[in-house]
Amino acid sequence: MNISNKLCSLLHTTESICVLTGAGISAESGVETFRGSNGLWSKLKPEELANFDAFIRNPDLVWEWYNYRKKIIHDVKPNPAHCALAHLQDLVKDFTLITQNIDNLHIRAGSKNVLELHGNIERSYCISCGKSVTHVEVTLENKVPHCSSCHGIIRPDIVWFGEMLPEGVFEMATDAATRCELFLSIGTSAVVYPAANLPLIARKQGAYVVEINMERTEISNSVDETLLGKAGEILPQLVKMKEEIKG
Ligand code: BJW
Ligand code: ZN
Repeated sequence: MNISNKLCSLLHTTESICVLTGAGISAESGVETFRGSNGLWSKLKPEELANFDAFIRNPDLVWEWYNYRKKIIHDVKPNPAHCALAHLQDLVKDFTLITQNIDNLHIRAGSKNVLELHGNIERSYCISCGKSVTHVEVTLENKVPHCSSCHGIIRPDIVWFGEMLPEGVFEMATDAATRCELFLSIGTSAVVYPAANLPLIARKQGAYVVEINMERTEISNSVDETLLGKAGEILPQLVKMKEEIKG
């Protein structure tokens, strides 16, 4: 792995790291990414599945899609990149992990206080009374679950296009990006806002911004350093360096 002297020396000294992850970090676990030639959106149209109007038009179809993905996610495991980040939280005083992923793999790897910008596939809530539901019963006759309190339609707790992010979460993410010394943007195409602003906010506030991705992205020209390669190979090496420094 080829890293700059600047990143090497920052790894030595820094006690403040903020990380943003995207679908690419889970690719090596077997979860499909969204964009790219093999991504979910190359086969399915986001406008038919990932917005509230599409859900109201056809909740059966949307639930079928989420149940399919839930099954895949249940069957996969966190990979060395998730595990490396879970370890990194113990090596610095101020560590924040922000994820756009809904797959719960960071939490399963042992990361704490994860800021989930786009929700979590494990949770759902009633669109009428807002009651949150952790386990939805799916039957063959009735694919769309209903609320046990008011019989309203239950939806996945996922942020669709055109929807606001969960209250307070983006503010906490912005705070962490603003105060960190090192910001890592990992496995995200950085095209979805407002998440894509976080590396730019961090850099504007003086952080050193490093991107880890298989390819260059929308923000590559705006970051300090791009490490091209698999997150599952690069991250364990970076975290090992930090661990050795700590002794
Ligand atoms: C590897 C790897 C390996 C592979 N190692 N790397 C016009 C301009 C600007 C903004 C907008 C606009 N029109 C609309 C908007 C706003 C919109 C938006 O940003 N749209 C853009 C697409 C244009 N944003 C929103 O609507 C957000 N809300 C909002 O703005 O609220 C304010 C508001 C509300 C109302 C009115 C007005 C304003 C909400 C966004 C919600 C996003 N939700 C989704 C889908 C959820 C559905 C589901 O999961 O079922 O979240 S979209 C999808 O993209 C998902 C992801 O979290 C998100 C980001 O994708 P990510 O993680 O970057 O994945 P990929 O696939 O794109 O990239 C993977 C990367 O990994 C690639 O780069 C690979 O190379 C790399 N990789 N293997 C390392 N092993
Ligand atoms: Zn209800």
